[in-house]
Amino acid sequence: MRVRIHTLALPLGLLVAGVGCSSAPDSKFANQPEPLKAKRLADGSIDDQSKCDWRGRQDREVVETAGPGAIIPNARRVFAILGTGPDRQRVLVCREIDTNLDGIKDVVRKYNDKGEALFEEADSNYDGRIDTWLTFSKGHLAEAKLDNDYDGNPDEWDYYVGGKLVRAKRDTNRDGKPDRWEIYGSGGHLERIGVDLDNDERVDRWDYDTDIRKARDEKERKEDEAASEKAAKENAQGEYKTSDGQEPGDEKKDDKKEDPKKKKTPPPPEPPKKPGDAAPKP
Ligand SMILES: [Ca+2]
Ligand SMILES: [Ca+2]
Ligand SMILES: [Ca+2]
Ligand SMILES: [Ca+2]
Repeated sequence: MRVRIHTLALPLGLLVAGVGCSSAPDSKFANQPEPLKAKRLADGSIDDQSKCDWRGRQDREVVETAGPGAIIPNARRVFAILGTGPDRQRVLVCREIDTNLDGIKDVVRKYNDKGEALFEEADSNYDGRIDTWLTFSKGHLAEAKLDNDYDGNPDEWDYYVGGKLVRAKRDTNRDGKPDRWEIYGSGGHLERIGVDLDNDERVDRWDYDTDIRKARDEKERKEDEAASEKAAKENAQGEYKTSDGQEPGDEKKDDKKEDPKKKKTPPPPEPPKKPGDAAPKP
């Protein structure tokens, strides 16, 4: 069951205790960025680095909830109040979550007035810098921009159609420009890779997935085989078929169709001449 808090009077002591409990990082977290520390705002409240626009706005309603494992609320939903009187309605316009429970919001998603997702930004390694940018179209993920090496610049651009990854661009040499293009098949597998060799942002070489190519060649070979088999079968049947597709022995049917009046009877064969008839006897 979700805890719903309409006021923002958070138990600050609890929050600060929760945030400040991390001491020296474990060796397995040695490569992780320094944990962030939530700061206090001038009014004494914790600055969770909110990216939703709600502070000081009368036309916004804020709902704070605590997700699984969270002692204090870590999710904030901001609703716009639209209309007045009986037409008054509440529409979700922004949602932000502190996913690692360090007191700082690290994922924020914004919505349009219809409640459809528009954008999402995330700090996936919790270093305080955004590294994931998602764009939605009609509420569905359309584009993802990722900073995989956390240097502040995106180095992967993914494009989706109907919820499926269809192509991607990558900057593999960290110059800020894409140099590798990926094309995905309908099954979600990588089909083709374009490589830019001279850094002019144009594909110099296309590499094909050999397995996919093999599978495709095999499929084509089988289709060719099936087609020629079918043709051979048809040819074989054709040897015994009449032009209108009738099987041999269907003459009765054939006779019925024919007009008997028009049926020509062949002239009776001439009786064989006797050898004696050939020439008059001498
Ligand atoms: Ca966080
Ligand atoms: Ca980050
Ligand atoms: Ca980067
Ligand atoms: Ca590059």
